[in-house]
Amino acid sequence: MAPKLEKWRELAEKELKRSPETIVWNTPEDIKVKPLYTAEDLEGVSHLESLPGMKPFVRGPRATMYAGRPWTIRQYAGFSTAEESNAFYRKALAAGQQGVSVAFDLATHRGYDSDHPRVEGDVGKAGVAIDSVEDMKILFEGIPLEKVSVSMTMNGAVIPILANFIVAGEEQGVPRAQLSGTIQNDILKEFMVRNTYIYPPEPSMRIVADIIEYTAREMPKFNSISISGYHMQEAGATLVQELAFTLADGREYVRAALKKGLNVDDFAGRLSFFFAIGMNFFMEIAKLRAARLLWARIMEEFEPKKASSLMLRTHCQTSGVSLQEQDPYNNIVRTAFEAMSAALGGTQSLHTNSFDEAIALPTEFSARIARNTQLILQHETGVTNVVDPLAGSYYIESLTNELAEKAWALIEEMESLGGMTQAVATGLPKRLIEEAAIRKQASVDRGETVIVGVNKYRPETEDEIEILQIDNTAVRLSQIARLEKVKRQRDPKRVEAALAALEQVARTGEGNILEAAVEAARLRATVGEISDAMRNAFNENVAVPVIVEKVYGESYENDPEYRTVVERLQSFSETLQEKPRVMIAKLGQDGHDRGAKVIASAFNDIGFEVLAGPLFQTPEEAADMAIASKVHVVGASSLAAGHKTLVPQLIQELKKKGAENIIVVCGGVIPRQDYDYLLEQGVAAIFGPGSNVLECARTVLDLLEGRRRN
Ligand code: 3CP
Repeated sequence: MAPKLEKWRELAEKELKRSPETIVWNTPEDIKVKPLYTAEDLEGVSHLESLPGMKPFVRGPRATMYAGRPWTIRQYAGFSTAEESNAFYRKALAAGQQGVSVAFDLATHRGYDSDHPRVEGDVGKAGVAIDSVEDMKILFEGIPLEKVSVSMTMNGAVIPILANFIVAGEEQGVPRAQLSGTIQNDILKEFMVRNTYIYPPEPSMRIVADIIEYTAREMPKFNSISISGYHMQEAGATLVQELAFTLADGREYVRAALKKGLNVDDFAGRLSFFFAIGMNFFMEIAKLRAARLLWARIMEEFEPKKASSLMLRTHCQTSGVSLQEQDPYNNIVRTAFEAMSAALGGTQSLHTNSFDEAIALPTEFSARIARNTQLILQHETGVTNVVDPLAGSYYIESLTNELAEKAWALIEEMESLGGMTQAVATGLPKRLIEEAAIRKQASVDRGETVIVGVNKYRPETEDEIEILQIDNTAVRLSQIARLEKVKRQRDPKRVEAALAALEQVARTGEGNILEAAVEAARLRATVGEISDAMRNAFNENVAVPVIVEKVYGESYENDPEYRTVVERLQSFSETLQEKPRVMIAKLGQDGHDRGAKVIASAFNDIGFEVLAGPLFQTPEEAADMAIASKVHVVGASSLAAGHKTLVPQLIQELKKKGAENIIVVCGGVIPRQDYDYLLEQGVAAIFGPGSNVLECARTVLDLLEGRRRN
């Protein structure tokens, strides 16, 4: 150690009255963050001399970055009908937003038209309902698609949605070659965390490759994919996992495209990425820098000729899970820090969350604050004037290097399993993420990770905030009316032939699926019909939920409070002469299962017998399963705003089948405004965001004991 550093150590020890090693912060990534970084930490780090706009692009993909052009303010939005979402986009663009980003409802994500019986609770919630080109045209009315770039978050029903967009553009007078934007089209992470898949992995990968092929040929300004780590972090992944799995997914997509016979330089420049930016301020900055560094390294393997083929460009979104229901205005502050972190990391495009998103869809007011957070950053803070301003910081450079090394090791581990498609099939990445999520939850529940206003400094009274409610039934009826009209006005024979041709392309592997779907969409085949033609060829993906064991319990080892609950449950089980059975149900098309998985694992460790219901159940299917498995409690987890329709239906189904003795509780993103309604409908307890899992277990035990006494 250099003499000066020795001196610092002495001073530090004097100040602390203990060794500085005792204040090293061990992050969830297992990175040991020290109180001081110096030049010594950068010895042997090889990327330090690089410059922006040049490989390995660690300092940014463009030479001038925001000094030349600031990042795109691209707010993700969409709800209700195409008309309402269109009005929202136009207002937002007039108020300073720079690109459009469409949120589709879950019915659309999963390839169902709005009149399908499985999607009654999902139409127009959490996104806009799109059934055909007619809806798509309304969505972009008055928005010049030759100028405004459009991002579409779509993975499952990616073929019909992109086909509809292409045709809507054409009919607006914009040829597809001029359309700019991005389609998410990242199916591997759907199998890991987000769950809006439709088809099994293999045909799903073919769809991705066909889209890359088609856009490379026909749509030079369009980003064919947005390879996403965002949802991994939302599901609980550490930043190393997010980084590694995302880049490993990217590598897999490149291979899939090469297998189609494409030349790497014809498509690599239009691959894009998407990361979450959470509250670990410096680590997030380092993550984006490390991502660019590693992507360049991965792409070198494919020997591209163009430098732009090595360049990682990314969208970022501030973290949804970092938002809290309690003391919600704190979320504005969280989002602002996260946005600053994304900017310092060098993102190309950014969504800042609205402060009420932990509770409901954003209102016009909360959406304005979110957008203004970025406008203030761009126009008032000076952050755009200098490229990669933190380069050279001992801490940032050291973190960049350490994250890159750790992520690389994990990428190589995935590689040793045969690449990411194979790795995903083994379930390993999903399990690692779930374990990290459970550890994180335990750390919050125990107060080791502080969340202001939630597990510390909680205000005595809660502010009630205004929320946006969607009249789901009205949206559904208006969608159904338009669907009927579309079907009346089209030529059924030609539609049938186009769908048959599409199915044939899907089945035989000859031809391009997107190309065939564009023909069908032009003739007004619907999203559901196009998806069904492919379902006929590919079948559906069915996933069996697995409960991670022991991680939650281990985090609580020797904790007296935890022991008390466990013992109370044990003695209750003895009276019952069996363990109480709890089924965790996911109703409707809502695939957000982090909460459900964490609860299932924690309850299992505490001593309940837990049954994890499959995704996408109808209330009737969930009731049948609960009855057949003789459960005592059903916990419905809802994160996509379907709870007011689906949970009462579940209670009705249970009653209808004579099982009203089964206790129904629910949890997830449920606004307080809905509590009374749900309680009136027979829900026994509601656990909103920020709930302490141990407390949830206590409440469920109270309910069970109460029920037994009565
Ligand atoms: C950029 N440009 C510049 C400069 N910087 N030109 C000169 N000097 C500069 N300094 C050019 C670029 O080369 C580009 O032109 C144009 O300006 C636009 O810049 P960009 O950086 O490409 O920005 P953008 O068009 O916004 O594209 C950003 C990426 C894109 C590439 C990341 O993929 C994107 O917009 N992604 C958004 C994804 C998204 O919104 N996802 C929503 C997920 P050329 O194109 O001509 O080169 S929401 C999910 C929420 C959770 C859920 O899933 O449920």
